Amino acid sequence: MRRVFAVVPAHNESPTIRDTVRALWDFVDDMVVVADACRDDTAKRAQEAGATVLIRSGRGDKARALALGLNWVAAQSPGRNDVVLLVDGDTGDSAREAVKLVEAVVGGEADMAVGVLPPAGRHGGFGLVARFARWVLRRQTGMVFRAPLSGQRAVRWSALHGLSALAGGFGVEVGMTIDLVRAGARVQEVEVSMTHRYTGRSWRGFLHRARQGWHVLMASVGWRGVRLWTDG
Ligand SMILES: Nc1nc2c(ncn2[C@@H]2O[C@H](COP(=O)(O)OP(=O)(O)OP(=O)(O)O)[C@@H](O)[C@H]2O)c(=O)[nH]1
Ligand SMILES: [Mg+2]
Repeated sequence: MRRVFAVVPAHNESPTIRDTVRALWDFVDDMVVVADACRDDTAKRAQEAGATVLIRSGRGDKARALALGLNWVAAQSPGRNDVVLLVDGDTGDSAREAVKLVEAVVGGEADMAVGVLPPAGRHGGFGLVARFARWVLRRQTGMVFRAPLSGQRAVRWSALHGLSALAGGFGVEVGMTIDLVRAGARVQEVEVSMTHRYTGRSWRGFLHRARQGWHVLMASVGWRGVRLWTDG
């Protein structure tokens, strides 16, 4: 029987993590929340909602959190056609929409389905990093992506397991798309009406996107700083 494993990175997502986990239980078989260096009760809430919780001792980054979660999936001995669902911890109840991503992979149309969220509008930034990431992906894969930075994605285990490393930090999604397309995986974008906590046009938001832009640049020149299946 085909299984679906969710991997949820969550750093200080106490207000939303419980809803995220609950929404995902409707259609996933098992789930891990990776919560590192949280200053709130994210881990406790995720555990109460029934998820396995992994806690790194120090502050890592998003890619390291995903690597740790993927190692946990590998330890569950997934089959080739099992599906790994990556969903951000701050999506809350809207995480239930991610079932559409799983369906696209289970249906056989795609090896990776990437969620296209509704436009953030004034809640988001100016879209510069997304534009840059789109340009990088077009140059490196020949494909045009609407949501190059989306962290909401379902991936067939056989395709995912072929990767040996991830791009670091917030370059992880762009790096993964490049590597999977190059390996021959079929990638499809699917509209999902999900939301998340936007950092928006605050200083924190600009700082976040500056870091994200740097990580995307590093991913575009081939930086794959986080090894898979060994560390995390
Ligand atoms: N475990 C873990 N999770 C992280 C880390 N950094 C980010 N995350 C999680 O990864 C997901 C995406 O990170 P966000 O900071 O929301 O990034 P984003 O959605 O691109 O940013 P905005 O759209 O500008 O808000 C969230 O669920 C975060 O909690 C980290 O260092 N460790
Ligand atoms: Mg977010």
